[in-house]
Amino acid sequence: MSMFSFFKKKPVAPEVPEVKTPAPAPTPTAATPAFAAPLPDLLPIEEPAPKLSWMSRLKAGLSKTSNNLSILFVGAKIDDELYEELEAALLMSDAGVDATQYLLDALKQKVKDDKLLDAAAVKAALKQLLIELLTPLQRPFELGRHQPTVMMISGVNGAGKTTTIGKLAKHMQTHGQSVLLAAGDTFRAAAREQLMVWGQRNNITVISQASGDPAAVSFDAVQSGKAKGLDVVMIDTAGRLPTQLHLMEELKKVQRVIGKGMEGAPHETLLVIDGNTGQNALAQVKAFDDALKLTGLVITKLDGTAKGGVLAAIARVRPVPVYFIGIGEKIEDLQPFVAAEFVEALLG
Ligand SMILES: Nc1nc2c(ncn2[C@@H]2O[C@H](COP(=O)(O)OP(=O)(O)O)[C@@H](O)[C@H]2O)c(=O)[nH]1
Ligand SMILES: [Mg+2]
Repeated sequence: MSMFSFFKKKPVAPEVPEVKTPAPAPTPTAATPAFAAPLPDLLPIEEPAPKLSWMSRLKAGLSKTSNNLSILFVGAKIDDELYEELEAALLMSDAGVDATQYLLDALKQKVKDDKLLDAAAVKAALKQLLIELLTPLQRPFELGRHQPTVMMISGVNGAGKTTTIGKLAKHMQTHGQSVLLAAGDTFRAAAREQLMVWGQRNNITVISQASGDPAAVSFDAVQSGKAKGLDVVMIDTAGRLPTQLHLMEELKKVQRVIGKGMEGAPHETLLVIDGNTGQNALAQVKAFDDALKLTGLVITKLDGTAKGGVLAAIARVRPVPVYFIGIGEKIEDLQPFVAAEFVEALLG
């Protein structure tokens, strides 16, 4: 699947060898980043060619769950023991009680209805059920409906918000989109500087404010994006724990103020979640969705010890679309979520 779908094709779609026009210099802003201090790179500047395909790396990332599931079906008889082992494997994959029960019941019904007799057929039936469960989460990320498309990016600290913003900005640039970033994570000076330095290196303007009012920074960014006729404005936000009411109130205020900067904005309110946080990811989706009415999710870090089942839990309990999934720190490591691909990686 392509990275974005465009409501309106840009008239100047670069076809063959792209002639690089010099990008506009970053706008000087109040806070000058401290270049002396070594800051973590958002993304490596040189992008080595990917050695393995996206599918094989996704598969490797989810190997814990795929191994647990696949081994069940090897030469197995279709009996209570198989279902019990499957239940345990699904629970261990972070699918949660609700999705696990739903999948087991549906599978048993299918085995009965279709008179399935061998383990391979049961596995294929489970695969089909999982695809059906996850497909409603699949949604192309649309650009070009608004000028600019304003995106607010939320999530707890360390989930991967800033990294995801960097990757998305690069992907958008290669699709001919002009992008402006707002460093709304003003609680942490390092977070603000991280984005500023990254923006300078990548010729992407970053709006920042040393004074640190996230709502004001966001408002400025929206105004600037409108005035300059840019395509996308992405607003980074702070991410302390969602259980602290204060953060949610702050984020709600930021969201409201963005709406004052442009009617109907933010057009997308995304939540970034770390794919390794298990059932807590579901709690985060609920808490942020209750506060902000999310339009989409980005699930990162499906390349480590992530088990993947949390997507099934989300699909059952709070089906917010999953726009992108991440399997590493490089630009090509963020891709659109495709249910059939994901299930193939889990149960292929
Ligand atoms: N392995 C892996 N690491 C990631 C991924 N996405 C982000 N990270 C890392 O997670 C850490 C926190 O990311 P950051 O964007 O700063 O999170 P933020 O606090 O939500 O802004 C950084 O070290 C990132 O490089 C991913 O998909 N896979
Ligand atoms: Mg950050």
